[in-house]
Amino acid sequence: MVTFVPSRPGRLADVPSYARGIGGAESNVACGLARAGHSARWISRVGTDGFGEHLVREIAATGVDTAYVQRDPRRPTGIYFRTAGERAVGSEPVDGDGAAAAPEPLAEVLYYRAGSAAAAMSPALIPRERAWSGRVLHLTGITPALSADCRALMRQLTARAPGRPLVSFDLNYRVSLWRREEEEGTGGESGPAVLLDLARRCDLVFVGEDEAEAVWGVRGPEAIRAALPEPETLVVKQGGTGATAYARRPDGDGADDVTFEPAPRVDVVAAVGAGDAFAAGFLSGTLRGLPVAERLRHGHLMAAAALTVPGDLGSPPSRAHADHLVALDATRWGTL
Ligand code: KDG
Repeated sequence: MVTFVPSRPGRLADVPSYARGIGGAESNVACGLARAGHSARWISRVGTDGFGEHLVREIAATGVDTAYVQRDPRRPTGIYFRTAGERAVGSEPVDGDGAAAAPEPLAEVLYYRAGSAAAAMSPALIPRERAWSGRVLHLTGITPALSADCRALMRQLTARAPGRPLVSFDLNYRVSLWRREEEEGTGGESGPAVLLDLARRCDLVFVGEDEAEAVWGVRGPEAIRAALPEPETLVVKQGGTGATAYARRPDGDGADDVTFEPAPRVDVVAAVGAGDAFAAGFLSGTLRGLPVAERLRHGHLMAAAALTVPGDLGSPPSRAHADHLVALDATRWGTL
């Protein structure tokens, strides 16, 4: 989506002007991976309007392959407005990584994406072979909140069938999108049930402690793992505290290796995009075959870069510099 980032903090009713930026959870992850030196492809749909042109151009400029992005002449590119620097809570992006600890005003988010080109994604429009052509397919819980066609696509992409890559899923619970879908009539499908079903079909799942409580009423990493035992790896993001990974032992009896890594302290400017950056860092470590603790630290480093800028995308350290920081001892890591 094209994102409108306000010129100053405050309620949407009061902010006088906005700068056009780029956002969208999946493209944010693709941009993070490209910046970490991986080959990343973003598959989506935009309109033939200027916003779509801008979005594709900017995402391609980060090194992401946009060859499979479709342009729909009949539907607009999705856009959204949000407040800056506010705490993301409740109906707004519950991003789950590094949210500021101090009490702040609540974030406001306004989506203009009903009937957008991306909401028309479907199994017919997005062939599974394309989406399964990489080593990892990363999906989020935002797509199924867009339309029934998008939910069908998500089910097709997460089906267990030959040729399936490692499927990664970030819960990204967006209450306001689900509320709209539920009001429009989802054929009895509720956001929490759809998201649980999808998460169970994936290999690697990211979930914020706060969003697990909001969506399923489950509290704490252990209880979240108990509710979601299927994915081989489950990463529970615990805000500014850190993140815990549960990785099933390959030769074991279903038992997990549990790894917690604290997040380094940062001065948060805006939490939006930090969860995506965290996923990109963890996926980068996964693609490189790094130990789980290092994957978590790469996630925290990327998240820190996103947390310290007003827009969705930060400027993460180069891979060499990130590797150096990830290798620091616990004391130095805590005070980066
Ligand atoms: O994670 C950041 C995203 O929330 C933001 O870019 C917008 O994709 C978005 C969404 O639907 O909330």
